[in-house]
Amino acid sequence: MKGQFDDVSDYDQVGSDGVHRVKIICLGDSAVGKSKLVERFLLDEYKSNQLSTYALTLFRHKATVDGVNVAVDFWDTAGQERFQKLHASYYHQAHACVLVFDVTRKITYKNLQKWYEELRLQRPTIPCICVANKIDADYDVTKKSFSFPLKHNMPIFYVSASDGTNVVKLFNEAIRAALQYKKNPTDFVDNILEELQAMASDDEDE
Ligand SMILES: Nc1nc2c(ncn2[C@@H]2O[C@H](COP(=O)(O)OP(=O)(O)OP(=O)(O)O)[C@@H](O)[C@H]2O)c(=O)[nH]1
Ligand SMILES: [Mg+2]
Repeated sequence: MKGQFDDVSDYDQVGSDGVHRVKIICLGDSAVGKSKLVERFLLDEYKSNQLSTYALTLFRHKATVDGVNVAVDFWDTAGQERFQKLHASYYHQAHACVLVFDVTRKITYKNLQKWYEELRLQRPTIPCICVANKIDADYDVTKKSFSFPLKHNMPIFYVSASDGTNVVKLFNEAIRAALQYKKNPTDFVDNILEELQAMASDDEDE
């Protein structure tokens, strides 16, 4: 990825300013509301009937978690890309994933399995949060328990990008989980990167 994304390649480092940078990716079928959710969280804005995402969109956000400054990048791409695999760089160094389905369209729930399998091929252990969006269409859906998140031991949030229900809660939890993962990565590759970094900083100290 070139051009405007040139500066996104150092997620595994802590900036010289002490700010932790985390990357959170959004996955799910087209039109489940991935972009609207991020927009609602960041801009507190929701316009209906906008175009679907045609390329990668990067949303930046500054947060503070337990006194730690965090710079968050939300990566958002078009859900229709499930038919062509997403480029590996979309997953590269991601610290958490928000996996969205639309409670009004059952197929989007069924497809969670495919998204999840692809995610796990690329990022075997990052935290993943399941999101049931569009609950404004039928609030009774919040009484339902879904087997997919239970089976994979992931939290589920019942949200609405349209009226804002639980959107802040969802993303705050995603940021917290991403930061926790970054501090204690359990992926093999991440561990090696951490060790290399520790060795490099030891060298600098000498
Ligand atoms: N009723 C309702 N509609 C929603 C909600 N969230 C999104 N929508 C509508 O669903 C449509 C798709 O939303 P997007 O955010 O563009 O979906 P997306 O997942 O980003 O889609 P792609 O970019 O194509 O992958 C839009 O027309 C939104 O207005 C919601 O919480 N409730
Ligand atoms: Mg979109």
